Amino acid sequence: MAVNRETLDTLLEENRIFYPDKEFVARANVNDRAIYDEARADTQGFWAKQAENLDWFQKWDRVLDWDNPPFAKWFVNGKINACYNCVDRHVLTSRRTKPAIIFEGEPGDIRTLTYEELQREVMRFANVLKGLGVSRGDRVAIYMPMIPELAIAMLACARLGAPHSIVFGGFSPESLRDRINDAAAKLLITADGGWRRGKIVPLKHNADDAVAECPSIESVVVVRRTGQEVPMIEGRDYWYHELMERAAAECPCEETDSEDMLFILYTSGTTGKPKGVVHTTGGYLVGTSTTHRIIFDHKEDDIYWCTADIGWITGHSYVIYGPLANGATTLMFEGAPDWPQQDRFWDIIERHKVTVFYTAPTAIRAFMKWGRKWPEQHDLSSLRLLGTVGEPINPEAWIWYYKNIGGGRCPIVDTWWQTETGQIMISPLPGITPLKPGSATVPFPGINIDVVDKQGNSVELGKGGYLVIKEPWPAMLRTIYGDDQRFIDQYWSHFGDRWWYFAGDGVRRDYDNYHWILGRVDDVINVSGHRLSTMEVESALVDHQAVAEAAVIGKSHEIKGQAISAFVTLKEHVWQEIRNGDMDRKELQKALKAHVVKKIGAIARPEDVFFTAELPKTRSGKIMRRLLRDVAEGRALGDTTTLADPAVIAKLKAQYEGKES
Ligand code: 7RM
Repeated sequence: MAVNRETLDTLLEENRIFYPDKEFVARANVNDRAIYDEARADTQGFWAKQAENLDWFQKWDRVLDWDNPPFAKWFVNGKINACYNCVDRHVLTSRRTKPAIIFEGEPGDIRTLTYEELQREVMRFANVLKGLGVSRGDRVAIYMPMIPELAIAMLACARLGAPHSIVFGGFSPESLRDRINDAAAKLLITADGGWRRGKIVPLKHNADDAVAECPSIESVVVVRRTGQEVPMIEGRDYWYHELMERAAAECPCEETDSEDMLFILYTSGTTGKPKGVVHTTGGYLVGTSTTHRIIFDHKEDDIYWCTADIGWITGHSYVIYGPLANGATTLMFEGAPDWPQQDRFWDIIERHKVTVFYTAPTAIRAFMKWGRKWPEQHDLSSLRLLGTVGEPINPEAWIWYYKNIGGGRCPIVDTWWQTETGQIMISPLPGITPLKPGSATVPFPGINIDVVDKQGNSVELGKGGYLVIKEPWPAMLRTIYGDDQRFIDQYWSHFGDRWWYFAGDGVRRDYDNYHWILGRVDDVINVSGHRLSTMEVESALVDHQAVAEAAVIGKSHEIKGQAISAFVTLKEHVWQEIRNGDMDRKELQKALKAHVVKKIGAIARPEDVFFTAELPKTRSGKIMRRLLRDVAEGRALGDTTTLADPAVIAKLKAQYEGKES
């Protein structure tokens, strides 16, 4: 993600504005714009004030140490325990009997854990870990489905000051092995299996393959979830339920340091070797709990649901740590949105009376494709606030979400952030910020973001450029595990000797100072010297009534430098019409090109439009444009190990080469 282009040309304009509703404003946790000025005038004072909402064993003596950039220390010498803040302190209040976690499994099994029950389980499991030799500083790998034991395991690690490294259950044995070895984890917690669309994901089987090549692993703890027979290796493998029966009930919290490592989370880099993003304790908890409280306008009686898997940063920060630090009720769902039917999410919202719902644009575009009829069969009136994260949301999907899920009454917080930032960085505050569909709006109070050209000069309003963060923030990554140099090179070396964090994303700031994320700069297209963002052309395509989802890429072109190739999935009824002969493929391709020209201009006209049943995506749902470039340019496919489903790209490639678009 080298910074090697000037600025990004931005052409697409979205002008609709949605103002916060008076009643929402009146009840909002934050409804006074002064918060922005306060945070700007005294940023450290602002974060220190937020930190007062947590319980510290010992107060910090300095808010921020930035003497040795880019290595930041927050709440220096503060002593704090993440598990204590997420669990124990609530047990001392009326939240004792409040549900902390509402769990729904894919088969429909439901389990609720109050704060008190959660504490009981976590203490026991912390004792189990101790019994297996885990102590402060030891890394623990976790490879589990979305079940309560996953939350219990991570909180138990936090209780002991043993950093966890969670590997998403959809990863292969090789990926698991590489992550375990990089962190030299001592223990692995897994399950026999997890449910995925009625089938079993063979987690223990995968774990066995991985652990065979992991010399650091001493023991494996296995939760019984799916119940099928799995081999257990004597002296290495233990059943969770058997260990729990024997474990002592009481376990104190370690008085960990604010800068002790809370977890490592691996994220795919541009090279094959995954990067272990390191997050520490005090600053991370301050960043995640503050943003959760303010952006999701957390209220005591909320039923809060973030649909992300805990294996991703969104799950760490906004299923577990942020909400639980605030004493929220957080919902965990094991399954898929289309199993057994395409209304599973709406069914869950209706039954559990979910009030705040946070999901990804890739899911919203799938809901659009499946049609309004699914949400229409459910009472979604409990909802009061919606959120999105993970990719730019095209205005069309935003409006669909707003109307069909939010019933036109719920603000949408479009939250921009990264594994590395740990906490939300750009987002509306729902009681303050007028919303523009497709814009993540403005930086959170206390966050200093700028849009710059490759020399580091701020670009004028209305222009696009590189998204940089100019000052440290509490939940920022501290390093790449075991590789400080890579940390420096990757994030901090793009603008000479200035210690600015470069996020890898392009962004446009409009005349109201609103931020429009243009996507990864590696995905930028250059047509006849105009730098276009893939996201804008995709947005224009999805704006057409026939289109469900689109991915565009730049394909080498002898005259223009690059030409735009569009890969488009159509709405279900449109496929039907094509099959019936009521719609002509060629005509539709022409119409889509014309639509882009109308929305953006002739410069953005796609050279070709290719219809495909599915787009290649990462396991967390982000479109992998790099592979589409390989297909369009007739190359062998590059690294496909992060794909959710390799069959999608193989099929797409075969069709593309057979030109049966
Ligand atoms: C939280 C998460 C980070 C990348 C980031 C962006 C993209 C995330 C938004 C977004 C536009 C958003 N962490 N991204 N949120 N783009 N609008 N609201 O997704 O590390 O997995 O990905 O995701 O490109 O750099 S992540």
